[in-house]
Amino acid sequence: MSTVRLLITALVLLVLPQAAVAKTHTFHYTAEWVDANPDGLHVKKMVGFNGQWPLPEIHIDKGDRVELYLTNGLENQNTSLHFHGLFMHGQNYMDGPEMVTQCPIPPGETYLYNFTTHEQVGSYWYHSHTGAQYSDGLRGAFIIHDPDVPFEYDDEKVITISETYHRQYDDLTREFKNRYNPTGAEPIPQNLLLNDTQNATIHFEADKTYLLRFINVGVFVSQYVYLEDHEMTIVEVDGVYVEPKTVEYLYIAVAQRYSVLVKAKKTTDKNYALMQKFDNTMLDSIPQDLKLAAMSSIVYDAKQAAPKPYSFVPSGSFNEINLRPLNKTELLDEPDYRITLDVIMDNLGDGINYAFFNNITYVAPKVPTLLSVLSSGEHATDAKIYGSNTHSYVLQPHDIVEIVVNNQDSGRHPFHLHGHTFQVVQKSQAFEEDEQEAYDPDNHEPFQKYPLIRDTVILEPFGYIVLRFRADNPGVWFFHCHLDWHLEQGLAIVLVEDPLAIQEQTPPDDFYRICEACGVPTRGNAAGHVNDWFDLQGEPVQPAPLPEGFTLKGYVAFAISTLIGIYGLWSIIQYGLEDAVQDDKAVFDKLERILKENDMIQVPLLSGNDASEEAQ
Ligand SMILES: *[C@@H]1O[C@H](CO)[C@@H](O)[C@H](O)[C@H]1NC(C)=O
Ligand SMILES: *[C@@H]1O[C@H](CO)[C@@H](O)[C@H](O)[C@H]1NC(C)=O
Ligand SMILES: *[C@@H]1O[C@H](CO)[C@@H](O)[C@H](O)[C@H]1NC(C)=O
Ligand SMILES: *[C@@H]1O[C@H](CO)[C@@H](O)[C@H](O)[C@H]1NC(C)=O
Ligand SMILES: *[C@@H]1O[C@H](CO)[C@@H](O)[C@H](O)[C@H]1NC(C)=O
Ligand SMILES: *[C@@H]1O[C@H](CO)[C@@H](O)[C@H](O)[C@H]1NC(C)=O
Ligand SMILES: [Cu+2]
Repeated sequence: MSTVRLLITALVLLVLPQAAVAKTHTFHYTAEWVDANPDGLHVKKMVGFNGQWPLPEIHIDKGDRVELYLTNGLENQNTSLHFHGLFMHGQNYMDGPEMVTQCPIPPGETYLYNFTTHEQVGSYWYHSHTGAQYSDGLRGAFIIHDPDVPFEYDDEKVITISETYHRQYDDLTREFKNRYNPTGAEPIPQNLLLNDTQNATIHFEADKTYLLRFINVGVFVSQYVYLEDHEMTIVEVDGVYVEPKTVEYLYIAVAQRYSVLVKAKKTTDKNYALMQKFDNTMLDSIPQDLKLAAMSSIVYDAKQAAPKPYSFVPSGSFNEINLRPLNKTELLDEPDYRITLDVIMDNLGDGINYAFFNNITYVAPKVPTLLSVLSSGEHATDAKIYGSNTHSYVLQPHDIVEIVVNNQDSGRHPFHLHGHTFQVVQKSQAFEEDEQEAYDPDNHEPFQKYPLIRDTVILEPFGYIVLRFRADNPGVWFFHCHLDWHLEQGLAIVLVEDPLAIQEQTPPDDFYRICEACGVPTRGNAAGHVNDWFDLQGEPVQPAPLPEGFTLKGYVAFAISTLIGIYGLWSIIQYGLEDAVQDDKAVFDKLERILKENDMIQVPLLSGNDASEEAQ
């Protein structure tokens, strides 16, 4: 560098306003069960922090450090915390998903989440990554403020939306992943929440411009959001600024975020409805008493009349694919490495309905994959050591990676990649089963020059998505359906990105301590072996397939006839088998309802023999 340039650099440094000094935010949270009544209809045990639910919004500034001490005070469950959308660059061990990048935090233990957010800004959230535990409330907003935000507003509000279940997640999971639920019908929620409550009030002042940060912190259902007589202009999607786009409504899948600018009215003589509505096409059945929409209020003046709910028929005007990153990041080059995944749902030999990528359903290893990376030296570059059922892929540094997902299932799946945002290079519409086509890299819709970048994208029924990113963040990153019931069914793969570089990251002692506390080995391959890294004997694997010729329909009939048996028994005994049989009756009722509603079976419910014949 010439002296002149050095001088200029020094001058510029002096003249520029000093960058704000990065702060450290310290939180001490104990996760513990608290009684809460989110929808005003049912008191339920929710996971609170320090005795309080809802959980706090976390606000930090760009570049700040977070030190969050999480103590597991749940007594009966493990826990963990994932900061959704954060890259955790150089600190993969802070990412959170249990058995992927860390051991579960067992009851009584404390784990310190200590990380910086580097260059990231925008709307994120945190949630438990233990089972579907966050459906019991272990989630909250995480906002990173940008000193140079590229649009203007007067005030901002974080607005979470979600569904709520009246029952605990472990209870629901037992019933969901059950041979008496052979179609894999997801648990139906009881209600919708906005800002963790019903009938929320959001105050507006005349003439101000608001930034509303919508975050779907639910586990299952996508929601429409619309705002009476106010325009919404999208400016940020999953932490990525986009070219402003005015829309009539939002469609937000679980885990997605949209920030919108809303210009308030000039007068305060009226209040307005903020509506949210389930995408009820995602529900296997719609119980009669389930409300599909709920109203919150935008209140300018509490003395004026309350708004009235209104209904709205979504037109085709909202499509995430029409959004462009504000900084015009160009389409990445053709991929160096392509992973093609086919999604199916099917039953295995235990009768349970699982979700598969290329016929593999994710089963957690004995050693969390990151700990296998850290302990395996040069073997870390061979995907085999991570086991056959973690479905791991090793990525080479700086490769452009393309993930193609073809949906051979009728469900809508919001896919999320940890540690990265990705370009949504293609996103097909929904198809009917018989017209479904897999993505063809040699014959596709035109690519966009500046494709949308985000971290969670919806795969439509029988459709496909094509995602690209550069492997520039060494780490073990989970790629999974964020519909948590589907994650429980195994809809996940693991990307082991640049394993030798991961080995340069040094987790704190805490990281190893919680493993010991919950009896998980800190070294070894997926089967826990350290002597022969390629000996996978004893690794956790998926159940064997259903016997040959055992069709799903046959299995459903078989399950029903078995249930008839149990139900009959139940009616006779009345007392005695208690809980187990009570549960089965609930399952039976639900199954019967679903089958009737879907015309799947013309209620052959009382001829158990015929049914089992069909199953042969
Ligand atoms: C919300 O409003 C509805 C309709 O007015 C009412 O039925 C319900 O009880 C309210 N819920 C709560 C929690 O106040
Ligand atoms: C916590 O995780 C450990 C290790 O996977 C497991 O053995 C234990 O059963 C879990 N505890 C609970 C309460 O689920
Ligand atoms: C958090 O991490 C930083 C950087 O490694 C370290 O300096 C700091 O001491 C850590 N905080 C605690 C409380 O351990
Ligand atoms: C959401 O509720 C919390 C209290 O739980 C409140 O502090 C916050 O202002 C509410 N947010 C909005 C947008 O009304
Ligand atoms: C543009 O935005 C994308 C998405 O946030 C980010 O990955 C990229 O680094 C940005 N590029 C520049 C040059 O700032
Ligand atoms: C999945 O299994 C089916 C049936 O055995 C087979 O036809 C198909 O090729 C497999 N798919 C993949 C991607 O391996
Ligand atoms: Cu899914």
